[in-house]
Amino acid sequence: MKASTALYRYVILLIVTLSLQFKLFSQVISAEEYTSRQKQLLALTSPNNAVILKSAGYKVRSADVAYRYRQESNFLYLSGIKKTNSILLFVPQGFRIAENMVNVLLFDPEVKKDSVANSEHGVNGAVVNSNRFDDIFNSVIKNTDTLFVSAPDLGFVNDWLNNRRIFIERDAYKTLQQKFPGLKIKSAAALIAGLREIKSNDETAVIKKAVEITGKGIERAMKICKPGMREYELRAAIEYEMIRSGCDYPAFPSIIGSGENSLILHYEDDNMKMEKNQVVVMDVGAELEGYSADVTRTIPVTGRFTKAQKEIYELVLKANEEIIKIIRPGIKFRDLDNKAIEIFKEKGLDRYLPHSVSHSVGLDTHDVISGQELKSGMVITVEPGLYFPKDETGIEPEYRGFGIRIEDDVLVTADGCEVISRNIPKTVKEIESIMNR
Ligand SMILES: [Mn+2]
Repeated sequence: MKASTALYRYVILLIVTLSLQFKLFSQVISAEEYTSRQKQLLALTSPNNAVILKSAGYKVRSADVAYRYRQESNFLYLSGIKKTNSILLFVPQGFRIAENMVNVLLFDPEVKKDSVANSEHGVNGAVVNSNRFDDIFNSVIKNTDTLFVSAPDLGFVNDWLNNRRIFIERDAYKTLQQKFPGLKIKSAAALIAGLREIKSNDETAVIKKAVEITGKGIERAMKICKPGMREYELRAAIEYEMIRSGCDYPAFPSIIGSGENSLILHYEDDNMKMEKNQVVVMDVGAELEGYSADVTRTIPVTGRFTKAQKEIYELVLKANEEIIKIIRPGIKFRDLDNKAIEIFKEKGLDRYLPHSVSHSVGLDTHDVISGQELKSGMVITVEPGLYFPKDETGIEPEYRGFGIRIEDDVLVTADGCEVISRNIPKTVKEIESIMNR
């Protein structure tokens, strides 16, 4: 082992040790993979660029109570560190720390002593105390023409008194621009999206695990579901499996919509009593090590679909299966929507599909993409659905007042795809069988 390699391993070990101590580090994605991601990002930049990423802060739930911590996805992608108050700075032209030129700096408020190391993968990194940030950043910025910024807090806050919105990212850019006139400020998100959209083997393995856990929850819900129960009892069954499997939280608020609530795409009240002859849409996803699953199953409350529900279910299932058949690199998201529309149009029902049928999944449930074409290594959803409002007069009464959605998570491969959620009961027969066992 070369001395530089030993040093590099020391720094990685230091980060891992520090992080494990605080339970902050992803234990699933390898240290080598983080270095490789950093290297890929550096390869996308020019010598006069710099990239800065700030870790997410705690989000206030109410008064002095915060939500459970969630790292910002780009920061997590490039470091694996689940810790607030940290900054990552990429300096393609290099920055000298003691005798070493480094390209990646992690500013951590808790680290006592600078650590520098050269990686065998060609990325030289350093961990330094956050109190050195101003000095180092001001020095780096002198030789920088374009700064790529990843702000952890997107969106806006409403300034009610002045009747205006403050866009957080735009405001952060403005502040930087005022401080460093002449510096070009760009979003780092687009640069990183091109990397994040293709999942590595490690990432695919984590997503598969998240999907498996989600499946366990869905099966538990299928087994306990009966008329008279509240929707939240199914949520409890599903989230029970997530938490006991080591997930920090669901990747998004679980959607458990029975009866007419099955028509509400992002329904989250889940307090209705479920009645016989209703269906219940369960759109749920575990988050494991930051990676999301996103699976939907629609089940009959009694364990048996009515004739009309079954007919619609089979049609949505057909769309789901036909979409899966055409997935391969080069196909566009739009083609997947068109396939669903084509299937539903045969029955004159295409107007009851109000949403697109696919999105990318990864560190975000609606994950980043860099274009409209599917590529090998992407993980996407396939989620056709049909929704018939209660007062819809264009269809027979027995079809009114319910919605059916079936959603799988699918890995795009070189010559087709792999349905990651294939083991979660999906056909009418499988669902009715598990519910009546
Ligand atoms: Mn989805």
